[in-house]
This record gives sequence, C-alpha cells and structure tokens, in this order.
Amino acid sequence: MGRKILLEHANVPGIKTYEVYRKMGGYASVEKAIKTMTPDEIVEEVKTSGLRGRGGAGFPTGLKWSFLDKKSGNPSHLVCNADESEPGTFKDRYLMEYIPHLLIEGMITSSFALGAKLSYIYIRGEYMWVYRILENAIKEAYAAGWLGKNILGSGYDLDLYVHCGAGAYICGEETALIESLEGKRGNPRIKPPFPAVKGLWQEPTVVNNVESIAAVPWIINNGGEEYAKIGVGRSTGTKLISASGHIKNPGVYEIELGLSVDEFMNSDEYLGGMMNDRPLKALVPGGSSVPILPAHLIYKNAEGGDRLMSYESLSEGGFQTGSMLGSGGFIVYNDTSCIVRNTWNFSRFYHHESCGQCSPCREGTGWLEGVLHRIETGHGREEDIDLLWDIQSKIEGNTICPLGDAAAWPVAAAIRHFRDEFEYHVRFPEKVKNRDHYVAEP
Ligand code: L3W
Ligand code: SF4
Repeated sequence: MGRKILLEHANVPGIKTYEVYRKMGGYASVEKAIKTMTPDEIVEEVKTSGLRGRGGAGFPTGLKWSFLDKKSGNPSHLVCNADESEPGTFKDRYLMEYIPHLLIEGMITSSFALGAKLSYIYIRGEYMWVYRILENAIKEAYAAGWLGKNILGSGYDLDLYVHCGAGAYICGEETALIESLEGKRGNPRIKPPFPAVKGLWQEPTVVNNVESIAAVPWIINNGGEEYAKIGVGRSTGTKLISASGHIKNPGVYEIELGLSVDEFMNSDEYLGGMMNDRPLKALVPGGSSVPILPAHLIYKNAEGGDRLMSYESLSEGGFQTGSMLGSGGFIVYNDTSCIVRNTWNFSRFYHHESCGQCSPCREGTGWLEGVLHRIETGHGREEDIDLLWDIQSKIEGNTICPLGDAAAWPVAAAIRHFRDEFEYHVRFPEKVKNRDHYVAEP
C-alpha cells in the first residue's frame, strides 16, 4: 500500500466536522507553528520538503514563498487557487469535499508563515456545494479559535474568506484569479511583476493550489526532511491523481511520486487495468493541457527506461516523446477512442475559455477548433493537417498567459503521434461521417 499523507483520514466517519478532525490530530500544525516556530523557519521547512506546486506548473512552493516581498511595507496575502477547472482534474474537489479542515489548517499555518492576515480561497463557481462545506468548516474553525483575533494568544490575527468564481476557466490563472477577486473581469496580467511582488490589491501575494496548501500541515508536523524522503529525486512527497477514461477503477488516488506508470495503471490497488480489457491506445497524464502519449511511450520512455509518475519521468524526451505530470489529470483512452475527435473537443474548450486579450490565442483557438471540426466531421482537406500545425506553432510562446500554450500543445502532440489518424479522416470522409473509424484500423 502506498503511503497516504493527504487522504490518510479521508474515510474516517465524520472527518468533515471539526470535532472528528480535531480528534484525529487536526490543527496540530497550527499549534506547532504558532507556538514554537518563526515564520521564516516554516518557510525553510517547506523549502526543505521539496514540495512543488500541485496546480500544474510544479514550481517549488518554498521558493515561491521566499519571493514574497515582505519588505514592501504592504500587507501580504495568501490566496488558495481552488478554481479547479482543468479537464480531467477533480482531485482538489475531493480534498475540499471530504476533508475541508485539512485545507483550512494548511491555510492558517501557511498564512502565519507568510505574515498574511487576510487570506482567501477562490473556488470555482461550479463547486457551489463544496463552497458551502468550506464555509461551514471555516465557521467551525472561527468558533474554536483557530481563526480571528489573537490566535492561541499569540497576537496573530487571521481572517479567511471563500470567494466563488463565476464559471471561467481562465480565473485559474493566478493573475486572472487576482483580478477576479478584486471584482474585475478575469483577464490575466502581464508578468513580471509576479504576484509575490504585486498581487492582490497590488500587494505581495502568494497563490497556491489546494493540494499544495493541504500538504503543509504534514510537513510542519513531521518535518521537511521526512517529506523529502518520500518520492523520487526532485519529485518529493505524494500526489493526488484524478483518474478517468477507459480504466476499471476511475477515481482520486494518492500516490507516492516515483510509482511506475505500469503499476498505477494495472495494479488492483490503483486503476486495475483497462476497462473490458480492451487495448490501451493513449494517455493524457496531466490534464487536457499536456501532450498526449501514444501507447508505446506510456510505460517506457523513448530510451526504454521505465516511465514513473514524477515530474521528471513523465516529461522525459521533451514534447517529442514525453508529456507532463501537470495537475495529475490522468485520462486513459482505449482503441475505440478517436484522437481527432478528442483533440477537437479540447480545442473547443480552449476557444470557449480564451479571455481574448491576445490575438494569437483569441484567433488561433478559434481556427484550431474550426479546422479540427472540419476534419472530424469528414470535410477536411489534406492541407488542413499542416494548417493545424502552423496555427498551433504561432500560438505557442506568443501569449500573455499559459492558456495559449495549453491550447497549442495537445494539437501538436496529437498530430505528432497520430498523424495517420488525421490523414485517415481526410482520405475516408464517408467512414468518418458514418463513425466507422472509431474501431477501424486507421
Ligand atoms: C516570483 C519569480 N514568482 C515563477 C511563480 C509564478 C507561478 C509559479 C509558476 O505558470 C500558471 C500560473 C497558474 N518570482 C517567479 C515566480 N513564479 N517565477 O511560480 O510559474 P512558472 O512560470 O514556473 O509556470 P507557468 O506554467 O508559466 C503556471 C496557471 O498557470 N494555471 C494554473 C491553474 C491552476 C489551478 C488550480 O490550482 N486550481 O486551476 C492555469 O492557467 O495560475 O499562473 O505562481 O507566479 N521569478
Ligand atoms: Fe487571454 Fe488567451 Fe491571452 Fe491567456 S493567452 S491572456 S487566455 S487571450
């Protein structure tokens, strides 16, 4: 059995309530941090742990915290990014829904480390029932004295608010999230300045994913060094994976980083293998924004080495033969899946969610969706495949925020690994129109 850090108590009856959570040792990290540690010591502990941002980018959390401009004289803030909207990703929801106090505990300990007295959880609008769970848990935490004025008699004050988004994926981008929190349209800002210097209300702000913040209590209770012992190389600790698609056991799993993709996919402890034992065709390991991997590059990298569930291993080979761990949205496809249709589906999403500020993204995502739709519906032309390649290459790296790249990469990877399937669509439009191609050999 893999080690559980975040979900250890997820199945304890009543863990959602303060009473049970506290009985299971909850809020110990707040006591330890406030009573026995200085803020800088907490930051150091998180640095030592090697914890990396769990929202997708994998940026070292302790390093990000150390960038916080504490000398500016302005108040600093911690904002939790709970705007979980990446297609294929639903692990933050699970954490907040089942163990809301873990996130709140992490928010308090982390806010203390950052000197923040006003912190926020920005949750996606579609998670309204989870919003209510969090609101209730926050109320309990205030009543028990973990939030509010003079926490544990230390003189430290903290107020924590949950703010609900209104259904825009782009508000998961940290600067768009900040704009939205300020009451404006969620348009990403140009970086630098990074939020750590000028964030919410132009004041120093750290934006961290739910899962990153939820890992902090364990790190403070057990020490950064203990955390760093779990995992592999620079991929330390555990990671939540949202698994979906053609597998026997879809769901949210906590894995130790470094587990082999083969074991994760095929052992009964995890995904249990392919649904109905059909052949594996492809994998998107880190949410819709990361490159798709064809079957022969899933268990082994291009050099024949084992592929592991880690930031480094999944990206081995770069985008030519690798992908990314991303947010851990693990989407599995069997041989009945149409890669063109899937790519069109993703493109439709990015076109819809583009905020429209930069032309390569605003126009390019529309073109990607349109051309992919043409091919998918049996109206494609031979030159459309090169056209798609050209469009995605003009978006990548030319936009204000990563949504542009996220729209381009899946298209590039699909063409790179499944060009024959695109060609089949163009050459045999009647089969495509009749949907014969789903199980046919391209
Ligand atoms: C201060 C520097 N801070 C980098 C920070 C940066 C960001 C993180 C990763 O970004 C984006 C992000 C998500 N001084 C810094 C610095 N930072 N250099 O570190 O940045 P980077 O540049 O390594 O990666 P990136 O891929 O360009 C990631 C956004 O993607 N995103 C994620 C969504 C996540 C959720 C969720 O957690 N629920 O939805 C989607 O667009 O917000 O902006 O924090 O500031 N020199
Ligand atoms: Fe908006 Fe797209 Fe530009 Fe991001 S890349 S700022 S979503 S137009």
